[in-house]
Order: sequence, then C-alpha cells, then structure tokens
Amino acid sequence: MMSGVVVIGSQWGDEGKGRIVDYLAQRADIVVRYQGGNNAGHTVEVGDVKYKLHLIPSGILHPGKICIIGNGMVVDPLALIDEIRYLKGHGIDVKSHLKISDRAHVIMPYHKLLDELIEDRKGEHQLGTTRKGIGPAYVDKAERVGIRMCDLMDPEVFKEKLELNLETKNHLLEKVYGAKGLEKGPILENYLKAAEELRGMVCDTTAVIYEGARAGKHILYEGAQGTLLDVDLGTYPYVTSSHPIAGGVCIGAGIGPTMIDSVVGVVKAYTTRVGKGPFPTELSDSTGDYIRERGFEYGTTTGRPRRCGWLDVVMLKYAVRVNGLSHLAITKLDTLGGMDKVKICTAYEYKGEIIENFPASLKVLGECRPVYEELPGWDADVSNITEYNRLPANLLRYVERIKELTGVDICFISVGPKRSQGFELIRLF
Ligand code: 2SA
Ligand code: MG
Repeated sequence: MMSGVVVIGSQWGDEGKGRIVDYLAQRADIVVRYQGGNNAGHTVEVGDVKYKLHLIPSGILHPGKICIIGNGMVVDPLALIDEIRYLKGHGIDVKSHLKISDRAHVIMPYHKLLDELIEDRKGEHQLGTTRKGIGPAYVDKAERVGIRMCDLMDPEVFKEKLELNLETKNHLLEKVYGAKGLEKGPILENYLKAAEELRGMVCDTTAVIYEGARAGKHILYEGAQGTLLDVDLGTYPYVTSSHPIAGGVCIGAGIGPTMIDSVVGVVKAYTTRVGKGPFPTELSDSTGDYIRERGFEYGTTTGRPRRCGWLDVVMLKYAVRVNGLSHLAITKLDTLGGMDKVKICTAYEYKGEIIENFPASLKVLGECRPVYEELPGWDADVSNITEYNRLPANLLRYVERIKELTGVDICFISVGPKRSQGFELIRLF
C-alpha cells in the first residue's frame, strides 16, 4: 500500500484534478496543496452540488480529512475566509480540519493591483493571468521581501513589513504605472482582522505531514494548474509562477522524495488551455466549439472560455518524463462522444521534419503542425453507464491507445463529473 500519492495536471490545467483528488481522498487521511493560490479552480460534483474550490484542498468535501495549505502556496487571506464561509454555507466545517503553513506567502492588495497593471500594460503580449496577484506574490518571495503567514500572525512584524513594502510598491505604482498608491490603514485593518480569523489554523504543516507519514497515514498531494504551466518546465513565459509538477511537492509541502510512492498524471481526453501561448492541436472550428460546449470548458475562476483541441501525446510524453508519472487518470471521455472520428497528435511536423520531442522554444512550438492518428469515435451519451464492461469498445480502444503511446498504466477513467461516473482500474491507496 502506498502512503504518499501525488496527483498532478499533465496538460495546461483543468484536467479534472479536483475530481480525481475527490475520489482518492476517500481513502486518504491528509490532503495537501503545495503550490499556486486562488488562481486554481477545482470543480467537484457531490450529489446535486457543484463545488468550486480555489485554495482549500478538494479533500475537504470528505468529512474528517485533514487538509493542508502548504508552504509553497500563496494565500490571499480574504479569499480564503470567503471560501471557508462558502463551504460553511454548505454545511462543511473547514476550521477544525484545515491547517495553513506558517511559511506560506501572503497575497497583498498591491500584488493584485500589479497583476492587473502589468497585464494591461503588456497589450498583445499579455499572458492572460487570472489577475489574482499570483505572479507578483511569487516575485516578492524570490526577491525576499514577501510577507509570510507567520508574519501576518504577529501584528508588529506585519506592520513593519507592510510599511517597508508599501514604500517601494507605491513608488512603482505611482511612478512606473501612473496609478494611485495604496494606503496603509485599511490594509492593516483588513489583514489583521483576517489574521485573527485564521490564527487557529496556522501552524508548521511540515510536522503534521511528517508525523502523519511516520504513523502510516495515507497522504494525498493535490496539484493545481498543470505541467505545461510550470515556471521551469512549462511553456515559458506563458506559465504560472509556481511549480505544479511532481517535483514541486517536495518544496511546496516540505517533504523529501522518499515520501512519495506514486505520481498520477491527470489527462483530459482532449486538450484545453485558458490564457495565451502556442497550442499546436488547437481547434478554432466547430469541432473546438463542440468540445467547449459539451465539456463546459469555461474558467472556473474567471469564467473565460477555454481554447480546445485534440489530445497531444507529444506534450503528454513530456509530462510523463518531467513528472516521472507512474499512472495516468483519464477524464472527460464523455465529452468526445458523438463524433465519427477522434484524433490523437503523435508527433509534430516542424519545417518539413518530424519531431517527437516537445520543444522549449515557443517560436518553434508555434510553428509545429500536429501529425494525427485517427481513431473511430463512440456514442454521444456514455455518462449514464455505470459498468466498465458496458463502455463502448471504441472508447476503451482510445484509452488503450493512450496507454500504448505513453507506456504508462491507467489507474482511473471517468465519463462524467459525478462520483458514480468514474472507474477505478488500479487501486493506489
Ligand atoms: P496566473 O494567474 O499568474 O497563475 O496565470 C498565469 C497562467 O496560468 C494560467 N492558469 C490557469 N490555467 C488553467 N486553469 C487555471 N485555473 C482556473 C480554472 C483559471 C480560470 O480552473 O479554470 O478560471 O481562468 C489556471 N490558473 C492559472 C493562466 O491562464 C495563465 O495562462
Ligand atoms: Mg481548473
């Protein structure tokens, strides 16, 4: 039996990680988020309720699990309080189960403002960020001027760090961006009030995880965004500022690699991307619209329509490699139903040559043309099938083909968002 299982996105995010985490969380004791912040949008359907989570691990939807916001995350305290209230409104008690790392960085109002101003100023070179202040907060962390949760918990330290930051941030806002600087008073008041509400949950989460692991507890690490949005290994600069890949778990949860037993890459049966940047298999036609409408491909956080395209195995094989994936979980196979043929991109054509390696250069990636393999499609409506053996043969053939092309075992497939619409093929916990 495994004790540390990682779930990451193998594409550009929105692969359905929330759904896979929700399923694995049944048998987990602790569920940990290790990077990103409320830029994430994890949708989980339980009964008639469609939960949208941004900061709190999806494991919170199962009673009794310990959920952790790891040190690698950037936390907007006001957004977190809103999310705690939202869940409370659905009868979910967060406060007694959530632990927030005292080392996690705090998203400040100037981070959000800068995210807006920097994006607007970039014009056509915009990244298409979620404008939640994620990038600027990680910049401050790397620049060593960030404010951490432990600082927020100490009014004196917080005030001092806020003053220091406002001096440089206001200079930047006023002199470089021609915006109005921010006042200290309201920030201090709102943030210190939030601090009191969160205080009971802030602790050294590395100890909770380590002691849990030593006691044989099952620990699930929940990635946000996806491999191709990783600041090191993604389609830079069209990436987020954190490490969604499996390697990010060690840093962002504060554990060693010996504590990870398996890494599940969540793969959507096709590809989507929200935000800018090259996308070789993008379908800017009626097939793309068909996928968007059937798959409800709109940003969970921003509502933006997602760009849709065929499954890209060149990209997926890259994700297999940089995450060391031990298993794949394939989601949203129902969305592709009702088509005569479905396609899988198995290589790229670049300047008349065939390449099978995902390129680093965005200029090269932008000029890559997908080479497709065609497979027969399956019925439009498969989401009411509850027995694996009754799934259409062509759907299973598609799944099998992904396994052959990647050389990775498939542990789970899903044909709908509900808990009953998933099939476990290999048990991890
Ligand atoms: P940011 O805000 O600095 O992290 O944006 C940088 C890039 O990362 C992308 N990004 C995402 N891509 C897919 N899903 C995300 N979460 C939300 C969702 C997004 C939404 O679940 O749909 O609602 O729009 C997510 N978060 C960040 C982003 O699009 C930029 O390309
Ligand atoms: Mg999402």
